[in-house]
Amino acid sequence: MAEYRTFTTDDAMRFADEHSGLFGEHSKLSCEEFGDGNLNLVFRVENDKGTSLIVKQALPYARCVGESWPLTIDRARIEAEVLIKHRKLCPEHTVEVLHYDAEHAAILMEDLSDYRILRSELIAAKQFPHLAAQLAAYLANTLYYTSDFALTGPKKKQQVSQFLNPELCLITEDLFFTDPYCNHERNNVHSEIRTEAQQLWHDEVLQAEVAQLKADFLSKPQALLHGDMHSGSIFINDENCKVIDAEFGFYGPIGFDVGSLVGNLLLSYLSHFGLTADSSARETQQQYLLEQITCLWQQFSSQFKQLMEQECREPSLQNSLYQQRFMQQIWADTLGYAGCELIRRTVGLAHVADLDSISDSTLRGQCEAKALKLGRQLILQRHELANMAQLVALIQYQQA
Ligand code: SR1
Ligand code: MG
Repeated sequence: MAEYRTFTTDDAMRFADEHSGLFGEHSKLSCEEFGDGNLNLVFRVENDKGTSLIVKQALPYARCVGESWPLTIDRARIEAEVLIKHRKLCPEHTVEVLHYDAEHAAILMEDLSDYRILRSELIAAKQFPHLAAQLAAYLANTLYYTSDFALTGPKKKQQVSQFLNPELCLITEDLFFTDPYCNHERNNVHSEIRTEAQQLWHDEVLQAEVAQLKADFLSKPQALLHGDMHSGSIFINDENCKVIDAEFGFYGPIGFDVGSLVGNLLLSYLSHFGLTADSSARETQQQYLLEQITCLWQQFSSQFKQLMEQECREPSLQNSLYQQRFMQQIWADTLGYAGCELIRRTVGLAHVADLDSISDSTLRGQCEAKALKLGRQLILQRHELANMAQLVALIQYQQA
């Protein structure tokens, strides 16, 4: 059995050639490593006819920090298995895995070469009318069909154990819920918002609510989550979007996936105060983002409700009052986790380009302060905000 080694471009070409029927014996291959994510190597392998595939290999450490942060390569198995499962449930919007090799922690997958990364597109103020509807379908299908509403007790428990993912969950537990609320050495706080960050470290009321959200993250295995639903995990073009990068997948609270995505759309919304100087262009883009957030929740919740009403086979979970309460809880969790995402992407280790690419540091600081303020409000008011209209009003209030 071949032992793990870090792939060179030659290794990646051989791997792609061996495990795909696409390239053929005599094809001339070329390869580049172009990964710029936090954890892995990513190679594009192309033949002389222009056909390309992606080879993604997990390194035994976190790429963004280096060998001082060891990390299990079993995350490649989690990623491949989550993507395969999610693709069965939502083939249109999940990237296709062609082969997974456990020894080398490597995945061969389709190259979405005619797609672009959503985050970069939103930074460039691009608009995709289908974005929310397609991601709502992805979330409703993947989350419903891996939940207790769809699976028998034994099947669900087997899946919970298949996707335990303790090391990557620990990263989220630390970076999402712990570091931003204390003076942690991993934090990355720009000098313009030092005061606002310090307030987080002494805000016991906020910390109590974040503790609740973290406790739920640790102990509410509602569905098989993607686990890292930010706008860098989504590829998009004018017709379609596809979700990639599921290595943080595990059984957790449904609102974590929905909230992470809402949080990233809000980060984009707030960043345009600093990115787009022309006020009319800025308002147009921000209006678009609000419409997408509204549509995302409306379509996700209506599809999830319909699935509960029409497909649930478990007699006690068919109770309509229970189902209503369940959706209410997902709504509150969504707001809470969106708020945590706003805060951790502003002061934590892993920032987002939306805010970091604002060139004027005073303007960037103002946008970051808005992200911290809105994040705090979402966490604290998640049980009081009754509907989307109230959420939109709160977001629009950030302009004042
Ligand atoms: C060390 S990993 C930092 C972040 O990158 C991933 O995409 C996750 O969002 C994680 O929190
Ligand atoms: Mg990722």
